[in-house]
Amino acid sequence: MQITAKTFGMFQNQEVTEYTLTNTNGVSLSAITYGAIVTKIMTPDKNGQIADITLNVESLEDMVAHRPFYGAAIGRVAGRITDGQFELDGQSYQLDVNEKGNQLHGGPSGLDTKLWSAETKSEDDAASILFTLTSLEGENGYPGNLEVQVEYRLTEKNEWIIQYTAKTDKPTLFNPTNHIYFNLTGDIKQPILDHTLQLASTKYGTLADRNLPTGKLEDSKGTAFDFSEPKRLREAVLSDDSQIKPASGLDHPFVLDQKDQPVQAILSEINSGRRVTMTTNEESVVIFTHNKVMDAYTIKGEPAQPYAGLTLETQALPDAINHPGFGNIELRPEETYHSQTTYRFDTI
Ligand code: G6D
Repeated sequence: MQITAKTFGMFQNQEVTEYTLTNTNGVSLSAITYGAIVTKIMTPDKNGQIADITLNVESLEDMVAHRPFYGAAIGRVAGRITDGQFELDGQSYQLDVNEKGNQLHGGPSGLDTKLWSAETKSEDDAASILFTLTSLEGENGYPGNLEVQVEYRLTEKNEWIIQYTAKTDKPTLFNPTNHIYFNLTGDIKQPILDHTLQLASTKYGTLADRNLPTGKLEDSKGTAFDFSEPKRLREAVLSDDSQIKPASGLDHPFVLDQKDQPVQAILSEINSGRRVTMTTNEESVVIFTHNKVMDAYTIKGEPAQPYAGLTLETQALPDAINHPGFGNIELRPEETYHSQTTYRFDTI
């Protein structure tokens, strides 16, 4: 498979490289060494028309200045940690906070703000980029020196496979994700309200003020959060549900059923015929439907409108360290962290 590389820009006097992996079906994935950010995913529609199905800002300057998280490797801990505080092994920690007194997406200098090193590999049926980063003890307030790797692999079966691995020299927290936004129309001026979503999920996490998890999981059956059967996103995003209105859309974690479920999510769009099938070994997926206009920067010359895209951020449940029953995001020296998520692109 083909791999190309080009200079994307300069960050702190160092070159940022963009790599593009292309298979023989016209599917390609581009990503840069700044934040391991996916800058483009090009796929054909039902008529063979190839377009970018993701949201991203064009310039490195806008990514650095505005940090929209589009397509970025997020960590050490995705989502919010209440007041940036947690306890681990009887010791209390205060993390650096960066949103309304909480820590969001790993803090002010999270993994998406770093320059990763990268190496590429091309095989007959796949091509990959292996990003590597050392997050030093104390960065954003976390204990332990953390060695992180994230591999983006594109296959001839039109799969984007994300594999995170990590090691730490002291007990710490780790709950990474990728903040990709999909818009299968290939036109960011078209909202995702008529995309269809199906989820292998019967429970979702509720949010309180400051978009913080309440720590409660509610049954989704029969509610706006029920995607057990294929449903258009507008039926959820524009509903009067008391959990939807405050966020003006979805910004919630969905607990995923994995046992005997071949896939965890299917997203499709009728006019283009494009479909994304997601499988993951993570316990949940946060779906954010880009609920307001982002006019501090432009995408393809336009401010990104509400509902311009939706994320499928696979991860452990947000703020898990502060909520019993939300899973374990502790990482210890004797362990190796591993997670895998696959997005497969085809047409219906
Ligand atoms: C908003 O609440 C949302 C987050 O979930 C999202 O990740 C971020 O925007 C980009 O803060």
